[in-house]
Amino acid sequence: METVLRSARKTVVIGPDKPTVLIGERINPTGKKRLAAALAEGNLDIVRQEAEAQVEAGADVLDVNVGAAGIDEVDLLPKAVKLVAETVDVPLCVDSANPNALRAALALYRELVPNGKPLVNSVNGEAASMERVLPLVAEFHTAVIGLAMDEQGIPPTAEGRLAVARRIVERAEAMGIPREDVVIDCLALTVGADSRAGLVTLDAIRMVREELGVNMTLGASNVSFGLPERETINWAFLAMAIQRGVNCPIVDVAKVRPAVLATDLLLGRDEYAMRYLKDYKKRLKAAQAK
Ligand code: THG
Repeated sequence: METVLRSARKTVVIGPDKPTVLIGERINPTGKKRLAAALAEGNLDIVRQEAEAQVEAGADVLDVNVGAAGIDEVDLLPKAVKLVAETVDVPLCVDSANPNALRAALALYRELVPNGKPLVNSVNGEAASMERVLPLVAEFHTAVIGLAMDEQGIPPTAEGRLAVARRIVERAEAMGIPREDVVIDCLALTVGADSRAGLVTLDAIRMVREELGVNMTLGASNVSFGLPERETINWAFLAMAIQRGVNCPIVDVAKVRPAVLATDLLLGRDEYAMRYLKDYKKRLKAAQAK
């Protein structure tokens, strides 16, 4: 099953036998005081810088999130989406919990890039979320991330997360959204709070791949929250999640790309190690130029 995303001139295909697609997470004010303050003043300079830097680092898709206290997302999300679309030529992942902001951003993006196909981040299993977000996905012919959580929160078991994912896929299909346009997120919680949290997510990923066959994303860095040397934990977790079926994680691309390329190589998705070697040479050159 393949999920196709498009920008003005690029097509990105997410699929089980393809190289892992990296969604760059850094256009997001969460935990970034400087970006949050600039956005609250309507200053989007950092958004442009992060867009350029992430694509240079190898991002295939960019997540765009401007949600923070004191920010009118209905006003600002379309502006950020426009700026990113004018700065770099990669498909976008439009990230907001506010359906009105999603609608405004999708409408503007369609004017700007009529042949584009973004990814909407996100819908979840709550009835209210599905009722408000899935019609947008159908109307604008986008793809959508479905979070494995609902009115009861994030299910504590893998079976519970599979059940929510199943519900989202079924509801989407009933609304004319093809299954390949639903990308499931089994959600990572920190192993700092519960040492079995990683296992539950990994089990859910395997079950969603086997039963639903859909493509999957994951905000993998949540797994290491509150622990030292987060990168080490994130690399190990990403490799296992990719092996089980995650094929478009949301990540800090500059930090994880070498580990993801190594994972793809080990899983037989990089013939003659071409991508791994090319990336290595590029990093070597960049280091020498410093
Ligand atoms: N699933 C889906 N979408 C998501 C998430 C997910 N979107 C948001 C988030 N999770 C992924 N994006 C981020 C963005 C920032 C950080 C983590 C995940 C982050 N920021 C640092 C902090 O909080 O300390 C600051 C980073 C810095 O300045 O370098 O960690 O799970 N579908």
